[in-house]
Amino acid sequence: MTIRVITFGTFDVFHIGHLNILRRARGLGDHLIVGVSSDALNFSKKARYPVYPENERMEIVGGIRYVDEVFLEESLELKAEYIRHYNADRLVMGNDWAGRFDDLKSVCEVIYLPRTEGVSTTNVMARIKKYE
Ligand code: C2G
Repeated sequence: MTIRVITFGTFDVFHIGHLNILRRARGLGDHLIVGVSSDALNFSKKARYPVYPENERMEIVGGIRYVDEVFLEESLELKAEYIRHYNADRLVMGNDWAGRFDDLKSVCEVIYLPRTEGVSTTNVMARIKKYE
């Protein structure tokens, strides 16, 4: 039986924490589907657009060897629909989201993985700024 895993994220200014979670998510199944959050979704959440536009973030994530399929996540409220549409058996998220998707346990298995310590998009951007 093929186990289909799904995960979501912005994956802006792609870094090692992103790579780690994708590798570990893929390790929990045979097929990894990634919902990349749209620019508009990010704007509605954080009142700013990501550094990299959605088409580039989708290309980067889709080019990672652990990723089998990518799509654009246009609403946070549609997770159950996306899970059903992509026929996913497992939802994997970093533990910064622990507990937040427990209501989806009626749709598929929900697994939270530990985040990679000490790296974030904000922190990478701050480091870049020091070089300017
Ligand atoms: N992540 C991680 N370690 C880090 C940074 C991120 O494991 N140091 C994980 C997050 O926990 C998440 C994934 O990488 O599972 C993507 O992170 P973000 O791009 O920050 O995603 P986010 O903006 O949290 O979007 O629909 C869900 C949201 O859109 C998630």
